[in-house]
Amino acid sequence: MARYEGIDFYNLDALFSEEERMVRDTVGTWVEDRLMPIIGKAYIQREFPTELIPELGELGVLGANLPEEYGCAGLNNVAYGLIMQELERGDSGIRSFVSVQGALVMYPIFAFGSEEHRRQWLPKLATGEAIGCFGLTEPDYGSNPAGMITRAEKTSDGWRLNGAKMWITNGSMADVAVVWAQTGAPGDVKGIRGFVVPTDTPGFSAKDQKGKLSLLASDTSELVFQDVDLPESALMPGSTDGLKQPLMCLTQARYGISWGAVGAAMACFHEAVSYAKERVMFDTTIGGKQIQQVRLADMLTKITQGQLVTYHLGRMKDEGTMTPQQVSLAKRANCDMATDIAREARRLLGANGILVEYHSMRHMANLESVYTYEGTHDIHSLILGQAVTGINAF
Ligand code: TGC
Ligand code: FAD
Repeated sequence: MARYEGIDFYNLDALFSEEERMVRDTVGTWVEDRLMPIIGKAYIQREFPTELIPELGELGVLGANLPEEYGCAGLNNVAYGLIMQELERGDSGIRSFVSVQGALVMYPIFAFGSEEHRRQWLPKLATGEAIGCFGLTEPDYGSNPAGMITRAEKTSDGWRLNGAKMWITNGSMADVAVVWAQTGAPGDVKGIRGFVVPTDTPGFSAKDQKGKLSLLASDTSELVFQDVDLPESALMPGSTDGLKQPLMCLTQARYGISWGAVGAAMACFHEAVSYAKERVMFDTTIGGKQIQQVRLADMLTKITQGQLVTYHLGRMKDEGTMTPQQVSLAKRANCDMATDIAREARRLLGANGILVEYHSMRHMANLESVYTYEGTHDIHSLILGQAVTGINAF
């Protein structure tokens, strides 16, 4: 089955530029040729396929929408979204690696860091020579990072960092961490600042999060800071408005996730259609049964809606009119849609649907993390509720 056959029902292809199509197809081909042959094994072995990192750098997908001046591809946001879509057709863990590196590490260094930070880190992060992670969430402050207790105390010549961050993607592999810490009184949202922390600084440690049942081909870790002494220059000079800067990073990552979730849903739909056309039961293919056709029609409808949302969101981002609330709608709707579709595809596959040789169940398990991170479904409901009513219901 051709890669897009039956999955671009409204012919969005015609709306993409030649460059956008080329980027999508290059990354899609890489996913098929390089990721798909190994992802099942990596997932079962609970390992992120680190050998692919230099190839991701060569493909230009790391920080792909940041400027060429810093070694990045300088693509527009629709092309960036298509990259996320294609990567997550393969696996949410690979897309997560790329999202964190680009939207949560390179973006803040670019937007809030010093010129020295940019020159030191962005070219290496773009090639994959250096890996980054983003520490916002804490054990007791997930949905509400405003309450964070990780502290950065001023010293005579810099800052001393103490505290812990939880659920940190790329945490154990990272060379550099963007860490958000309280510098003022506890709970002072305006006192939150961002620091660029090399992970070999004494007192910094990372520990793999054991026992996950989702996003297995991804490094998720706890970070601990014990009297981590940092120079004054570790502070990102542009992180001046407290929680606003980390929330701006989340907007970038949520944007990519809304495209990625569509990719995971497309992969599951593709698998379900192929299976329905081949699997014979009660003398005909199950694709010839009305119940399965309703299931596939529902999937196609929801995927098409998701594709239209991300396409228009991308054009608005490129025009500079996109709002964080519009990103919340896309992240919330598309993650919900993709988790439903992955589950329905898995069910259509019968017993084979629980095997790692098929992909829907891996996507289904992964998408539970995607639904939860970067603002849970509930948090995005409350963001939208506030946008509609003006009432804060957190
Ligand atoms: P609030 O008072 O609403 O906002 C403070 C200031 O920030 C502005 N703002 C935003 N700006 C840009 N983008 C956004 N998404 C923004 N949201 C808010 C806001 O306008 C305000 O500006 P100003 O000028 O008035 O000062 O802040 P709050 O403390 O009430 O928080 C609101 C809430 C609950 C929505 C926020 O805390 C939130 O989004 N919580 C969810 C936490 C979360 O999503 N964590 C994600 C951690 S990273 C992660 O999960 C990585 S997953 C790995 C992967 O991506 O693969
Ligand atoms: P909680 O905030 O404790 O929420 C528990 C439940 O309560 C949820 O159902 C939630 O929706 C609900 N809830 C919370 N507040 C309200 C409310 N006001 N009203 C109604 N219901 C509410 N974080 C990082 O900083 N960096 C990373 O790289 C990173 N990577 C991650 C990777 C994975 C695999 C996972 C699973 C998480 C990752 N996270 C990361 C953390 C993620 O952002 C948080 O898990 C998420 O923000 C939710 O926080 P929590 O898990 O503490 O849940």
